[in-house]
Amino acid sequence: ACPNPLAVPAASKAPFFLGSATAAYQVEGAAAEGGRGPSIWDTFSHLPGKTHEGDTGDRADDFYHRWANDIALMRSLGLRNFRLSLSWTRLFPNGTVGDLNPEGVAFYDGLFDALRAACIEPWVTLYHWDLPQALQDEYGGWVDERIVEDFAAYAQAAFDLFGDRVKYWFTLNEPETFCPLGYETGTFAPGRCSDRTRCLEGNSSTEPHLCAYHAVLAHAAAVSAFRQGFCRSCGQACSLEACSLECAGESVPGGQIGMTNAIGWAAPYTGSAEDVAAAERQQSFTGAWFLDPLYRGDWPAERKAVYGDLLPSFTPEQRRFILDNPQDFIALQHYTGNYVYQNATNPPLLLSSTTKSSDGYQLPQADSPWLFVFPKALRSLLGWLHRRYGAPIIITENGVSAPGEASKPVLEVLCDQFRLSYFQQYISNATAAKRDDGVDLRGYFAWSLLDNFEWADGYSKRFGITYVDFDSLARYYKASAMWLSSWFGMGAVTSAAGA
Ligand code: PNW
Repeated sequence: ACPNPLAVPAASKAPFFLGSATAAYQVEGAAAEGGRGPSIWDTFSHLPGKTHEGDTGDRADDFYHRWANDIALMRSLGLRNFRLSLSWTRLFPNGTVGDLNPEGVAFYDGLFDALRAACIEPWVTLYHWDLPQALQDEYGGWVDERIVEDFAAYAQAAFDLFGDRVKYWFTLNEPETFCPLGYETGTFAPGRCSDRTRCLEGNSSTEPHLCAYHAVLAHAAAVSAFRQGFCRSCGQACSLEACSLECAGESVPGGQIGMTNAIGWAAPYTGSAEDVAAAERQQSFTGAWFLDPLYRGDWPAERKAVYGDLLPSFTPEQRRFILDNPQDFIALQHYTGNYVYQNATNPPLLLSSTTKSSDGYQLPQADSPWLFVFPKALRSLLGWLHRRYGAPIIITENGVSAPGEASKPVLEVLCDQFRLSYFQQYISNATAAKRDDGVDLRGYFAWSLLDNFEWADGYSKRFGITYVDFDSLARYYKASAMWLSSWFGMGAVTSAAGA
């Protein structure tokens, strides 16, 4: 029998979940197999010039056929928690729940059964950016209110299909990434922006905001469906502590659910009051974008000040619905930070950022242009989230692309000192936040288990703790995986010791 982390007596400290993560379109491949329907990322990646060298997720890591091997890999690393996403169009090829694909169900059934048999807890993201193309074609996807109902129906179906084996769920992965990149800059699927010469035409001034608005409502609708389906037997509102613990052993297991949010850290460029205020404004503008609606029922003031009437406002009924369906934890995806100061031209919200501190320290750059190594930022961010929302936090992604990995010989890539050192520094800041700052940190997932399809960057950026040879599809441990593996196993020790 597997040790059940939920069976920890209420009096002892909560377990700490350690694991690693992937997402369906980035690893599964088998895009046209098993009855899977097309998603917006299939369409987008096949358009000329949208991804690095025209890379697509057609084959990716071929996880669809190699998952048994990958479970063995996870076992060998002592991994106890694995975050993955469902491919919506593998289950429902045209996006609507009337049309269930039995082969898709069989695939995830086999996977979840095998994970449970291996004592690896699945943490499942419902939506990691692969919207059914049919819903994009029919009404424009996230810009239309119909997505709220379609997403909730899909979520409900997934809870019904897999809720007996999956306790931990995520609704949407990083709307703060997929809305602006998909509907404003056009660099991610569905590739909409206002500049016809660069993108599929869209109205960039309203579409990203409509996307964000519907993302909040869709999340709340999915949480509502989740509460009705789960925890039936305990007859009480779910919370991270109460429901799961009390429902353990009942026929309907308690579950937990939340949205994942990508949140960086804005550090003041100097200690001046002006820069400190500028950094705080920037932090709320980006970091509270979705968490303020979820925990407080409205967009952060800093966004309203910038966008005014462009921001759709929540009706009183919507606000109540959102607040009546709270999530169980903040699922934080954190990679980077920067320094912020007030722009010289000085309208109060116009800020500038830099990666060099006022005393000249340059943050080391990863392989991805947006990613700078700023480990202390994680500790600051965790404290900020804790003070602002007071909610439990799980770090559901943290990781790095190491410079030059795309072109180095494999043996050098395996010796990934840059990534290993990144993890060591970030993890030590996370544990300091938990131990010394009173942050209610419940878990940590390294991104990613495998090198994979890094969206518009295709296979040119490697975030894996495991190297994937994209010709042979063989997997090899990187040094960072070996180091993390000694820590992954400690999840058990930590909870047993109540530390
Ligand atoms: C996340 N940024 O995306 C995604 O959830 C993963 O699928 C992805 O592979 C991973 O991070 C690495 O990129 C992000 O620009 C994309 O700050 C961009 C940013 C952050 C996260």
